[in-house]
Amino acid sequence: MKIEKIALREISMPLKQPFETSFGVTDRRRIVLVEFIADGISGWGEVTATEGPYYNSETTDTAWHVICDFLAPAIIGKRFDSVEALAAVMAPVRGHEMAKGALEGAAWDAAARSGNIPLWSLLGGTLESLPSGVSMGIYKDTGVLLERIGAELAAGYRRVKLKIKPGHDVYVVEAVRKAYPDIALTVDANSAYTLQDISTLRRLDEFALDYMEQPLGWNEIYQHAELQRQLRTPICLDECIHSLRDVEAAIAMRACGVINIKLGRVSGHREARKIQEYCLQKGVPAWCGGMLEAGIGRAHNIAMSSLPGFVMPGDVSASARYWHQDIIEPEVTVTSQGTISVPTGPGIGFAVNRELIDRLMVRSQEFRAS
Ligand code: OSB
Ligand code: MG
Repeated sequence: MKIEKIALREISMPLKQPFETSFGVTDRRRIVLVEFIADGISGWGEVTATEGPYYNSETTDTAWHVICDFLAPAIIGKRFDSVEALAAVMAPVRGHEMAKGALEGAAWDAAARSGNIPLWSLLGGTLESLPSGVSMGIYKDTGVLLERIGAELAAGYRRVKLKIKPGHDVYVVEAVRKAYPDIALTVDANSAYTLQDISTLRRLDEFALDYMEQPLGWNEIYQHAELQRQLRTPICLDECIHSLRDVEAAIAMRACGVINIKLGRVSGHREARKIQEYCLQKGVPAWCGGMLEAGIGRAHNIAMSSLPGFVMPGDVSASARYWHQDIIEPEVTVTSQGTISVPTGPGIGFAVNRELIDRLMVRSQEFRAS
């Protein structure tokens, strides 16, 4: 494919309600969308970076900078035989996985659309009905949390993940487990604890959690191995995993029993595909994480989740849980069985609502082949 045009658009989208994690409260997302025109066909990607550098080191603005000043100039006007070749041109840029992942995503979508096949099938997906879970932010009022969980379970969702932080952990998990004794339940600390907190973390062992997600430092695989030796509950790594190499190290060190794969965090579909294949080979369950994506990111997550290594329910849920109106049509919906069906159309399989994107847009930048 020849990259004839790259259009960047930043949109600003208010969440229906604030989402609180151990690293902060988000009430509005600033999202960078990438559109490629390659051989006359559009492909779309979404940057999953957060507004501030508190999940990982990337932000909406670092992604904008790195794409505008380094990545887009390196690929505009060039011809690529494969997505591999495009990724190779971006490889000299260290880190900035989420910036690269969005460009790779746009290339995959364009490639699938030009072959007139769904992206999930181009990636080699086999699963057509994807089990879906919910990530519940931190609630000050546990009664409200219990009610919201009841509504999500009634809607069919297959797994509930609770955000926790120091001072807001054991009592919350205890209340939820008491109210819902049999549900698949997990917790996610987003790196809020240290090994000093071992006594609290060990108390969480009592609640039959499917896993405990990223309790320790965002870049601390080794300490998670020390913690895992002292816990029955499998640790699931999120923030620590940027590549297949990280997964190999984590599994070799026995730092975790489960892997959360996020497309942006691992720089796109290529690396995500390698990771899920490796997890399958090693018998380590993987699942697809979320970053409060708008529809384009959500659609890419769905395509990725169709690969056979995604054996646990993911965080990819209905558009309407987060957005008044999503930027794709139709919006992502979840069946009463708590599943998402892979789309049948070409590429990401959803139509992009350009008119809504124009209304939400706060800045834009275009690159054209000369
Ligand atoms: O750790 O999984 C996380 C949202 C923003 C940043 C990090 C995380 C999350 C979520 C939300 O848990 C998952 C979703 O998109 O529904
Ligand atoms: Mg997480």
